[in-house]
Amino acid sequence: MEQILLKVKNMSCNHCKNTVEKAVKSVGGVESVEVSLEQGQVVVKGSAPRDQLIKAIEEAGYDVVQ
Ligand SMILES: [Cu+2]
Repeated sequence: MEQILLKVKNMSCNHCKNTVEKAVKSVGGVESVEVSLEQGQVVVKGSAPRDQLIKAIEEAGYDVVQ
């Protein structure tokens, strides 16, 4: 299974975490998502295309660094 790591800015609390998780899960092909607030990091497993994940997170109001 493919694993995609994204660095996301501005995630500061559990609300942010839930919002980002929800956005990621709305993308087709996502099997699981793990958000680390401490590291500002989102790890997605599945077959979802990276650009669609970035788009979903940005539309939820967060900046993806890489
Ligand atoms: Cu928050």
